[in-house]
Amino acid sequence: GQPIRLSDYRVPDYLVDAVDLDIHLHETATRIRATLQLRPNPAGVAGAPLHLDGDGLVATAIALDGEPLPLGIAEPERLTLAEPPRRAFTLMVETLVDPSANSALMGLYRSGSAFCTQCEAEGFRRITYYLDRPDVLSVFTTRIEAERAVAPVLLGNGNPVAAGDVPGTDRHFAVWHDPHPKPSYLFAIVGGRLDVLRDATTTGAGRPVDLAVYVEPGKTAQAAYAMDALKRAMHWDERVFGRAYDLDVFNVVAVSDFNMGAMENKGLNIFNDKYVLASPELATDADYAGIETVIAHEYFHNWTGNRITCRDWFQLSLKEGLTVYRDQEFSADQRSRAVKRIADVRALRARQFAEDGGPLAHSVRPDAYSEINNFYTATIYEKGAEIIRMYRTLVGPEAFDRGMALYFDRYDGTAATVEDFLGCFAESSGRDLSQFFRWYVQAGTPRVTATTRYDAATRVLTLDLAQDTPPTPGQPVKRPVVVPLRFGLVRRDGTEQPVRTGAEAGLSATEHDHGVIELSTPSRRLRFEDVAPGTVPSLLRGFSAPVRLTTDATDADLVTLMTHDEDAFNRWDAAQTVLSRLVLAGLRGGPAEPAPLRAALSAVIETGARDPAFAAQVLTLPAVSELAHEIGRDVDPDALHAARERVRAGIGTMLAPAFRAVLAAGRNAGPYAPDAAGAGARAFRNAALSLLAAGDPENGAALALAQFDGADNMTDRLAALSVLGLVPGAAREAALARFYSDFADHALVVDKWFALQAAIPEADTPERVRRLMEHPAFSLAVPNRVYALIGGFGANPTQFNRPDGAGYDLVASVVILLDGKNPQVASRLLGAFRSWRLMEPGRRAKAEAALRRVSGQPALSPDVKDIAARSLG
Ligand code: B3K
Ligand code: ZN
Repeated sequence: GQPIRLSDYRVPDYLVDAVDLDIHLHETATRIRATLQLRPNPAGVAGAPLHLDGDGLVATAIALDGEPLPLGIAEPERLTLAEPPRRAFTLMVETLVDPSANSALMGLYRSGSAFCTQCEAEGFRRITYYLDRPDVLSVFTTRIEAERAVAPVLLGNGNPVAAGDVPGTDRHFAVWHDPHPKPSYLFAIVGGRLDVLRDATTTGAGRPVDLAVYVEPGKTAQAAYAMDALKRAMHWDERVFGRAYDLDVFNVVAVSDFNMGAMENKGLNIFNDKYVLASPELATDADYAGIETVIAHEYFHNWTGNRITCRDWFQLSLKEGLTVYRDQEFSADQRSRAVKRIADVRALRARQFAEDGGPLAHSVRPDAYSEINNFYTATIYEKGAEIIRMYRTLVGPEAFDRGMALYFDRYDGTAATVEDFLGCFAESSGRDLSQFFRWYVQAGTPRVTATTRYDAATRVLTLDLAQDTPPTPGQPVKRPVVVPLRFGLVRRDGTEQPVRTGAEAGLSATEHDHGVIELSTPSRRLRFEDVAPGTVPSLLRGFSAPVRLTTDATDADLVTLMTHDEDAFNRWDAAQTVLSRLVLAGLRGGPAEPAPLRAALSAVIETGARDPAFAAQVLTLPAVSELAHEIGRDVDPDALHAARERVRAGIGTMLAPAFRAVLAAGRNAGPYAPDAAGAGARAFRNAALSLLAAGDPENGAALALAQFDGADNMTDRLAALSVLGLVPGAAREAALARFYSDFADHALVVDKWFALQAAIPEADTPERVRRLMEHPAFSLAVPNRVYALIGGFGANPTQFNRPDGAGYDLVASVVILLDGKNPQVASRLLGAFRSWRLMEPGRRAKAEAALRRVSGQPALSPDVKDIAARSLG
C-alpha cells in the first residue's frame, strides 16, 4: 500500500465518547457487540463520511440509534456511514471472530487454553469496527461472558464493577469499567483457567490497590519476583516522578504465546511469560533483571503512554523512548547505576547503532511508514531514551524535573506530540531547543572525533572536536546536532585536572558548571591552560550522547583512563576501546598480545572482589557485530570471530592464575539470591570461566562440566553450558542431552536450549538448526520458540553470514514459511539481515540473493514486504 505520512495528519472528523462492549467468548465463534457513542468533532470536517477501520471482520448486525442498517455498509476492512447524523448518535455493530484461527496473535487470540488480546498498534480493528487511531480517546465498559468451566477468570481494563452467573446456564460474566478515556490500542481482555498471586499496596494519597499476577495453573510461585518488582516500581514512580496509580486494581497476566515482550493495556498488562516467570532453578540473573525492567516499563506506561498517549504513530517514541528512559533509571536505582549504564550502552551499540548504520535506519520521529508494526525498533525505543537523557544532561536535573512535571500537568488526558514534550523543557529551562529537535528527525549515528595537542612549553592542551553524521536512506545530507559531551581531564597520576574557569578554555558558564561541552557546530576548539603533561581528556562520560566517538588517545592514554577515570563508564569504555583495537590489529595480521593490559586487567580482577559486576563487564569483549560496524565494510566475520577469540585466549592464558583464584574463591558463595550482589558475583566468575576456557579449552571444558553438574541455579548452569557449547565433542552433546531431559517440561528453559545450540560458531550449525526444527518441542506457532532457534541463529555472526549463503537461506526460508501465519514474527526474523551490506562482496551477494528470494514471493505480508524492500533499497 501507499506509505502513511506524518504531513497528512488530520484530526478525526468524529469522536467516540463511550464504548460499550459485550463479548461472548467462544473458542471459534466469539460474538462482540460494540455500542459506540459518536459525535462530530467540532475541529473536523462537518458532514464528512464516517469510516471505521476493520481488519478481516464480518459484521452480523448494525444499527444506528436503534434502527437496523444494511450489512452491506461493512466490508472486511471498513465500515462506512456515507452521511452520518450531524449530532451525537449511537452506532451498534455486532461482529463474529474466530480466536482459534488467529495465528498472527493480533486482536483476540488463544494462548494455550486462554483467550487474550493484543491491540497495539492496529489490533482492535480485528475485534470490532472502530476509529482505530491513538488520538480518539474513549471511556470503555466491557462485559465479558463465557462458560465458567472454559474461562473461570474474566478480566478487562479498569475496575471490576459486576460479576455473576448467567441464570439457567453454565455461563458467567464480568463487567469492567475504565473511567480513564483511552485509545483503542490500550484495550484488552483475558479469559481462561489461570492461577493468581495476589498482593496489595496503597498509594501515597491513600488509595488501596489490589495487585494480581495471573499465570498458567501451578506457576504462582514463579510470579513472586514479578510481583515484588511491580511493587517496587509503583513506589519508585511515586517517589521519583510523583506519579501515583489511578485505579483500584492492577492486573498482570502472563501468557506463553506473545509476539513481543509485554503490553501496557490500561490496568491489565499482558506479558510474554518470559518476563514474569522466574525461579532460581529455571531463570538466569539476566532473566530476573529482564523481568524487573519489563514489569517496570509496562507499569510506567500508565503515565507515559496511557494517561498521556500519542497523537499518531509517528510519535511512538514519545511514549516508548520516555518509558525506556524511566525503566532504565528505575533499574539503575535498584542495582549498580554504572553497571546498568554499561549494559544499556552495550545493547544500544549492538542493536541501535547497527540499525542506524544499515538499510533500516530511520529517525526517532519518522515522517513516513508503510507498516507501523515494523517501527517498534531499537531506534524508537533505545535512541529515544538517549534523547530523554540528553535533555537532562543539557538543561540540568532541576529544569529537567520541572519540564517533566509540566508535561504531566499540561498533557494529562491528551494525545500529544514530541514537539509538545520538547516545549516543556524549552519552557522549564528557558533554552531554545530547536536545534536539539534534529535528534528526532535526523537518522544515523553522529560521529564525533576528538584530537588533542599538548604544548609542553605553555602547558596548554588544545582539544579539537568535530562532528558529522553519515547519510542514511532518504537523508543524504545531515546537519550538525547538539552533542552534550560530559567531560573531565585525567592526569597521568590519576588525579582530576580542574578546569579552572570556563571562559579561558572557551567554555560557556553553563558548560563549565554542568561539566558538559555542547558541540553544536561542525567543529569546535577548546584550550585548557596550565595542564600537567600526560593529561588525558575523558569525553562522553556516562555516554552522555548516542554518538560514535573516535579519539587520538594512545593505548597508554586509554590505560590511564581505564585505571583512574572517576567516571566508571569511561573506565569500562577505555578498556573496550583497547580490547577492540587489539582484535582489529590481530585481524590485520599484526600483533594482538594483551600484555600491555596485564597490570590494568589484573587491577580490575582484584577490585572484582568489591565490584564484581563491573569487573565482569570489563572482561567481556565487544561483540563481533559491534566490531563489524567499527570496521564498516568488507567484513569477513569468520576472520573477525577468530581474531576476537585469539584476544580472549590471550587474556585467558595471561591471567589464568588470577581467574582460577576467582573461581576458587566463589566456590562457597552461599545460597542463590537474584539480587544485584549475587548476580554480580556470578557474572564475574562466569566471565573468568569463559576467558580461562578460551585460553585452555580442554581445562575450561572440564571446569565448565563440573560447574554444570554442581550448579544449584540456572545462571551458573547455563553459563557453564555456553562455555561447553564452544568446545566440540561428546561431552558437549551429552551435556546438551541431559539439559534437555532435565528441563523438557519448562518451556522457557527449552528456549534457552534451542538458542544456545543456534549460537554455536561451527560449520554444521545450520544443519543442527534444521534438525532442531524437526524436534517435537519446536513449533513455528510459538514466537518464543522461533525467536530462540531462528532468531538465535540469525544473531550467530559466523553461521548466519556463512560464505556459502546457507545461513541466509535458512532464515529466508523460515521467514517465507512463517509469513502467512504470523507476519510480525516473520518480519522480526528478517531483521537479521540488518547489517548485510557490511559484509565482503561474496557474502553480500548471497545475502542479497536471499533477500530477493523473500521479496519475490507472491502475497507477502505488508510487514515482511516492507523490511525486505528497505533492506534491499
Ligand atoms: N507497547 C508495546 C509494544 C507493542 C508492539 C506492537 N507491535 C510494549 C511496550 O513497549 O511496552
Ligand atoms: Zn513500551
